[in-house]
Amino acid sequence: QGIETGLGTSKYSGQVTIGTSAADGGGYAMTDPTRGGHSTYDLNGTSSTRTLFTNPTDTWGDGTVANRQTAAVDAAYGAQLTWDYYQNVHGRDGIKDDGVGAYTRVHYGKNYVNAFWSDTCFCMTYGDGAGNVKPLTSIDVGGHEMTHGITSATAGLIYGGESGGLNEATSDIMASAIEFWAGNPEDQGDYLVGEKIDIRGDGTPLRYMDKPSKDGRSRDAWSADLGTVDVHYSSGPANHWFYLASEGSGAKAVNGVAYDSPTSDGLPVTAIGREAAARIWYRALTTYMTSSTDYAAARTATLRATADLYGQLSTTYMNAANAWAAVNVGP
Ligand code: ASN
Ligand code: ZN
Repeated sequence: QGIETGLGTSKYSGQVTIGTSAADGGGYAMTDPTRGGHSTYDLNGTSSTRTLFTNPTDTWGDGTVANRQTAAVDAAYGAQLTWDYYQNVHGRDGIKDDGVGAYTRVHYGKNYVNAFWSDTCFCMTYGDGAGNVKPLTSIDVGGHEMTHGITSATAGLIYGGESGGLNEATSDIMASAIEFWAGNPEDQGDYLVGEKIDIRGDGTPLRYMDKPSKDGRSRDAWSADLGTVDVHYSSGPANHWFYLASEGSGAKAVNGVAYDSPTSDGLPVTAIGREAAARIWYRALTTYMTSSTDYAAARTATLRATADLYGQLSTTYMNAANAWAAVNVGP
């Protein structure tokens, strides 16, 4: 099977190139030998009967949901960006750092409004949405789901209580970092999760990292009952830490999106930049966090990572610590 580069027309990210391969008997397959053999499959409305996407030419999708390949283009592109981001920025070769690709399944079930990672199949799965809710195949959702695989292969954060919130936040944080790193003009980086999907039907995103409580459910800061909150909302304080560390407190706009990030201690936070914040989080996840890490331990883990990367006497260290204080996680 020869290495090829296909041209895809996605729904969310315009025209993109995707890694494909030439099949022996002619035609092309959505299998990417340059990224661990990652393949994209069509579930065709089922929950398990999969068919590899193949095509007579190496041109895929047309940007509409009527074309079954379009969701595959978006999902394959998101998986490809996530692979490339971890390899280029963090030196990680795939989910287990062993060069082996996962795989992706699209068109799961009927009217399915979710996407998920499974350790069992070592794969990502995407629903088509329902009504006005669009397919869940955007870059940030893909980065979020694939990062669940990396969390599972590294810290192994248990999916409940405070560690579950940190597991969810890890997926949101890296998804945002991937979206910014990709720099796709049709889907620019932001501190929102799922803004392309319209999952609520009112144009608002699923989550906001600058002020997580804007979604009506997520917490902005740590409190003693945080471990009783659903993991998609107890992620709030860590998402908020990432925003504050990346951009600093107060009002600003990034790529045309307005943010305003108050701090729980009322003290300002000075930015360390999103590249530094993402490097710190990744090192903490892969070096210091364990399955039972809670918010206090996440603070310690990230500050150790900051000391390793930037020095304990650096302004980066001081500002990263101030961002934790701003979400009510102290020493
Ligand atoms: N899309 C959801 C998530 O990744 C699925 C779940 O609830 N685990 O968080
Ligand atoms: Zn998740």
